[in-house]
Amino acid sequence: KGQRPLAAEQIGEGNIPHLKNLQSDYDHLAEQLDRRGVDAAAVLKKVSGFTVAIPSWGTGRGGTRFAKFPIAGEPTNIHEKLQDCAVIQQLCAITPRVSPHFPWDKVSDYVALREEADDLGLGFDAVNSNTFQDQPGQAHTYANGSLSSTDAGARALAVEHNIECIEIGRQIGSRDLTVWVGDGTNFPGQQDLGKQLDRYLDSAAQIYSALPDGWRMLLEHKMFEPAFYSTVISDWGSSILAAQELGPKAKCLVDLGHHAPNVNIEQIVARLHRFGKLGGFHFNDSKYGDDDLDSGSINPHQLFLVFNELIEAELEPRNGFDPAYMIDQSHNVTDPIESILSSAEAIAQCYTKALLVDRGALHEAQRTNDTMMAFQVLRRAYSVDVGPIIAMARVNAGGAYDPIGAYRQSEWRLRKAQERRSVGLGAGIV
Ligand code: AOS
Ligand code: ZN
Ligand code: ZN
Ligand code: ZN
Repeated sequence: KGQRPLAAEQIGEGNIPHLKNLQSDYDHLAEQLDRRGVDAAAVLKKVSGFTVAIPSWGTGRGGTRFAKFPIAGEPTNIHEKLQDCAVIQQLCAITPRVSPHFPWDKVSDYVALREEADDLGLGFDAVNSNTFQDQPGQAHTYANGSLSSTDAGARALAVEHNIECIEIGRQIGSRDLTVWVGDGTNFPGQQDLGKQLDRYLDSAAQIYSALPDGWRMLLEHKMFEPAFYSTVISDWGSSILAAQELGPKAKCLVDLGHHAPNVNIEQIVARLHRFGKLGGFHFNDSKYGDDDLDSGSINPHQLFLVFNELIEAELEPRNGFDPAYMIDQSHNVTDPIESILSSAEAIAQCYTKALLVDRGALHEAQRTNDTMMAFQVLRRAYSVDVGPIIAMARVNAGGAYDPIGAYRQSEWRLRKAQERRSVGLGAGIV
């Protein structure tokens, strides 16, 4: 059922020349793992069930506040974004859900949008609200904040918009609302730091009370930008305090780029889980700040250590373990489809490596304070090339052996460049 953008037969045919080598690489790896007491088939099964959501905004070229350099054929609306997401899913088979952003992805009929996605083999993930920019004709400005604004009218508007996002989410089959606000200050003294948080909590509670059963509100913290002196929900501490005050449906979302340099993110993950507040992730990588670089392109080892904590958390679910995994990147210099394919693979690799950790040996080394052995257990897992397992899972699911190669061969972007409206030059140029 449904019309897929790429011809499935073409993907299958493209795989044929690689199947023999893939099987032999997989068998060889399985034999090596077997010697270590790891069952490759069990790992393959877990990897086959792993998924990560695509942000609708990540399918277009991102930019900086200086410029954006669009490419010909990039999507211009949610319908075209869904098409590109379907291409990604066809090729890599681990990205079956899309996370939409409103009002960027606004349409008149959400029931129809859900069907459209379903026909493409896609579902929807968390809905994202946007109160960090004003929309044309907006009655109250967010220039002085949204949920925490001193203007009651702006706060009411921001609350109302979030509740509308929940309503849209209900229609498209989401069950999470992700709330990131840029609210904060740019000068010392600009606002009362305590009262600003009071206003945020009061507004957030109004949104929280509109959550349907089975829904979660994911609070995304970020240290700075656009507020460069203070941000209302600046760190995991502020985030967990807010989530605890709001109630059990409120959880914390960790965007890997939203921390001070060198902060131990894997420890934050373990802490949030310890208190039942780990809600989800925005995967990306960072060199200096909220750079939104491709996942695993700078520090894949950190990503591995994060997944190592997630496997530990899964083994000890405490009061539930069900984090939402999503990519949040800005693709400024690459074709967004290629970046997402490459990033989804990097994320799956770190997950797979974390599955290979000999938990028994790790826990025993921890118990006996054998520091070097504990570290070696992690290192042994991290240094395995898990490519054959991931490729096997992908090919078994109908994806491409070589996703980026198959994408280039499909000439998808070239064809879309002829059909799609040109997005024109970036705002910074004119
Ligand atoms: C902003 O820095 C955050 O990462 C948010 O997740 C944001 O909503 C998203 O990047 C879309 O702009
Ligand atoms: Zn984010
Ligand atoms: Zn961000
Ligand atoms: Zn970011």
